[in-house]
Amino acid sequence: MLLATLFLAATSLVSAVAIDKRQSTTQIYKFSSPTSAEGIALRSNGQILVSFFDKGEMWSVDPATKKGTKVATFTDATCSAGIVEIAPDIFAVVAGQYGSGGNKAGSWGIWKVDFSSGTATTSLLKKVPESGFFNGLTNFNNGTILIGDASKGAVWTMNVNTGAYSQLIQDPTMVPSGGGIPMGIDGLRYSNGTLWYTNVSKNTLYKIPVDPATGKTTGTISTVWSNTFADDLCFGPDGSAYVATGSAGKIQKVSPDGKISTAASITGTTACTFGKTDADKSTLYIAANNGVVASLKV
Ligand SMILES: *[C@@H]1O[C@H](CO)[C@@H](O)[C@H](O)[C@H]1NC(C)=O
Ligand SMILES: *[C@@H]1O[C@H](CO)[C@@H](O)[C@H](O)[C@H]1NC(C)=O
Ligand SMILES: CC(=O)N[C@H]1CO[C@H](CO)[C@@H](O)[C@@H]1O
Repeated sequence: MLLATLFLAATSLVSAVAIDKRQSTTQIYKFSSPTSAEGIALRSNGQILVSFFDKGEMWSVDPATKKGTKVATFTDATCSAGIVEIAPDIFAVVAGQYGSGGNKAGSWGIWKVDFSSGTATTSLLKKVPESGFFNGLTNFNNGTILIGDASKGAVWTMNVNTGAYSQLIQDPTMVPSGGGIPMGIDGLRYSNGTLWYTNVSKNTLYKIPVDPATGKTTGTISTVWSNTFADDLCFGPDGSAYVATGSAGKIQKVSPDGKISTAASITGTTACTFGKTDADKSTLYIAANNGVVASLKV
């Protein structure tokens, strides 16, 4: 998230709740151009994939050599966002046009970056002419992903094999509030019959029960918090949710029992994910809008 006005609005609302075991993060890499790291995913070989709010590209960072390499360019896209692994070493990525002219509705789609043959092969899965402003991405089931549409206040579903898509959920909690960048729902993650999502213009984190087969909502929305800027999130090995809080300057943890605490202090975070190997499955990898990629042992 780039917009300064949003950061200011968020900062003023930040509450100084949980003060407990804050650990320090370790910087792995810092991008300078592109800069605004927006999505992050780990490959099973330990390489870190990063997308950018200010560029339609994906880069890979090697945590051992501390080198960054461009691995994908998304044609006609100026912005990239959510990344998820949809099959072994095959990733889906949100990309579209957001730039100096603002958001271009209808420009958004899902690309595939396939490393399974050894080198990265990039292809367009599907562009969605009815898209508003795609950002968040999560695996759902049976080769299906869910996409957050930040301007329409909606969740789309897409089949990763056929590209068939449809709008699944639309709700007032997902709509942008007035002013600034038109973004409502930002991060979203599905697990165990529950869809978690943030509203980046409302400082809110929500969860809602959904049918594991159809994705249709099966219950009422609960508000996890409504006082802290919230961008993207991920789940930890123990089922806790970890939430990147941008200008609020921390990673917030929501334990399975609902307790909220601060896992780390780090500025400008946009997204996080856990490692995939035995060595790093308890390591949280974090992306930030100042280009920083960092890690935290949890
Ligand atoms: C996955 O697809 C199979 C075959 O279409 C179906 O029987 C099954 O219920 C689906 N699973 C889920 C979790 O939707
Ligand atoms: C989902 O359920 C599994 C199995 O019970 C559990 O290990 C995992 O922590 C749960 N994840 C979340 C995010 O609740
Ligand atoms: C903090 C905040 O703005 N919360 C709002 C989130 O969205 C719902 C639905 O629009 C509002 O009712 C809340 O006031």
